[in-house]
Amino acid sequence: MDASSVSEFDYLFKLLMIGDSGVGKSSLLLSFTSDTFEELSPTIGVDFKVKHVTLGGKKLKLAIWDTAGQERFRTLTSSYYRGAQGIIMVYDVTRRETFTNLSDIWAKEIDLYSTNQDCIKMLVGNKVDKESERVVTKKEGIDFAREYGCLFIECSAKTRVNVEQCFEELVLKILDTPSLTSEGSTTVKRNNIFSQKPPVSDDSTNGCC
Ligand SMILES: Nc1nc2c(ncn2[C@@H]2O[C@H](COP(=O)(O)OP(=O)(O)O)[C@@H](O)[C@H]2O)c(=O)[nH]1
Ligand SMILES: [Mg+2]
Repeated sequence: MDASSVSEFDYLFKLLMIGDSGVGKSSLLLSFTSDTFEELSPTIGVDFKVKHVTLGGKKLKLAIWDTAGQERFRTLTSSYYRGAQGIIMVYDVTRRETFTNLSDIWAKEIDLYSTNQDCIKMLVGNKVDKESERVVTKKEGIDFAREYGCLFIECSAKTRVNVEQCFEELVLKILDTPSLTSEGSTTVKRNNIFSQKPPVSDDSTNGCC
């Protein structure tokens, strides 16, 4: 590592993938970060991946969090959500329950745990390559997004249709939201070695057992 690797981005954003098991969260993330689609075992353990992009004239470091399968047990914790500027809510257009669970379960979790009030949400209908098996219409997705005030896109991690657009639209909206990019925000840190402070210990999580 040399000195030029310091100060290489303007903003660090934390993005999250949520939604039922099997909808394609890990596949979407892999498709976006490594430009490939592989058949994944449903339990693949990924904590987060980092991707550097330049968007809206800004150099961005995206830390994209994915579950390691804990969503099956509904045991995502508040630390998963804490400080996220963007949340990607994924359902499978061929499985209706993955769509209804977004409003029944996942939207409630976001309300409960999300610490950024202005956090941007993106509703994603995945697996549009399986058009003949589709059970959730595009209109239903649009209506859900309107009701919950989120962005909306349909995509396929397999064919990579709309995968980049999904992440880019979300990030552009974050950049457009002053409270998420302001200097005072506790979660956006410029990568300037002179302004970095040591992490503040969180007493609530450091309790001795
Ligand atoms: N046909 C198709 N299959 C997909 C797509 N995205 C994911 N899959 C498959 O769906 C299964 C679950 O995907 P995974 O990314 O593990 O879902 P996760 O549990 O939400 O992380 C895997 O077998 C993937 O290969 C897609 O866009 N189209
Ligand atoms: Mg996964």
